[in-house]
Amino acid sequence: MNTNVKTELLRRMSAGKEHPVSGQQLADEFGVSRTAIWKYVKELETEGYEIGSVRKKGYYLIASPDAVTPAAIQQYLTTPLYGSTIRYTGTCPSTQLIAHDEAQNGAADGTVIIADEQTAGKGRLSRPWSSAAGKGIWMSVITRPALTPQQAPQMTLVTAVAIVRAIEECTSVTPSIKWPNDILVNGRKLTGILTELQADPDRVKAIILGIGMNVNQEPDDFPSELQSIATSLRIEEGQPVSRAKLVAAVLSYLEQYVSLYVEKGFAPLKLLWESYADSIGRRIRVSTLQETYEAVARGISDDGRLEVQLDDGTIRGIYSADIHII
Ligand code: BT5
Repeated sequence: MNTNVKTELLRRMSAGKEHPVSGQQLADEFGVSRTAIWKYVKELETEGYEIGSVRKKGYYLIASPDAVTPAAIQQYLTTPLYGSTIRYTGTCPSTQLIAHDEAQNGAADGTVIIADEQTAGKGRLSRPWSSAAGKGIWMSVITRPALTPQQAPQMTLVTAVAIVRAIEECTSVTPSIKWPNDILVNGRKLTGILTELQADPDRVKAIILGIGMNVNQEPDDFPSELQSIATSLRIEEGQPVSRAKLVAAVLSYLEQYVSLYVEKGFAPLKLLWESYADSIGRRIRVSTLQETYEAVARGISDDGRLEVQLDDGTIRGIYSADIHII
């Protein structure tokens, strides 16, 4: 399928009834047949787009579904790399699994795997991630930054900043970041990030950024055990939010910030991250696989560790843990 022609058709049809898109003109421009354009129109209708036509003039868009198909996302994309290849699936166990396979088979930097629904979405330590059909953004971005494996953990923080900026651009919600991988609104979890690595001892081959964002759930759409701890943009904003626009915004900030990180190091991003972090200066409970203790969060180090001060004054840097503000 030629996504470019389909994406361009969709983008141009958004101009409305006053400016219909001529199928013949588009066919000539892209060197495809008039029938091919007609097929794209039919495909879009099957995907839920409502399309009108003006006799002898062309097609226009009446209504769009809240889809996360390649054409739906790519019509809003402004970035050169991230999202230029998008593999969409209606349902799958986990986009991370597909992304690992694709990365091993040589998928390009910035390839996106996205699903409308996951049946076995996963968080850190294989915890389950609830991924209801049509309600959220369940995607994995395959990145190939020139980093060492030691520089990989900061990619979670870079991704968190990109997501917060995208949310601010697309909604009026003001999220905060809870180290290391949660984005919260009013203390409830809106987004989780799962960063996984394929690496040689001295070189990153691929970093797979798993992003789960709750977008259009109503409170009852969450399983009962999540209802008091999770939230969605729709709940916070009071109205539905376009998933495709948000994906495009996330990819755009992500591409920008990952290249900033590779070129300039973590320092500029650390400042941004700290400006959104909710725990700095607060007393927290730290739980690792080995132990649980209380401390005060002081900031993050240049290598992405959370720096905490224990009651006896010593400073500790932690790479991985769950924290709770107390
Ligand atoms: C995370 O783990 O927050 C990482 C989540 C990453 C999900 C994405 S979706 C696309 C890609 N494909 C995948 O299979 N995964 C990635 P963690 O910090 O371990 O948090 C997991 C915990 O969050 C669970 O134990 C629940 O308490 C809670 N949780 C599960 N689903 C949730 C949801 N939809 N919204 C808010 N909280 C949720």
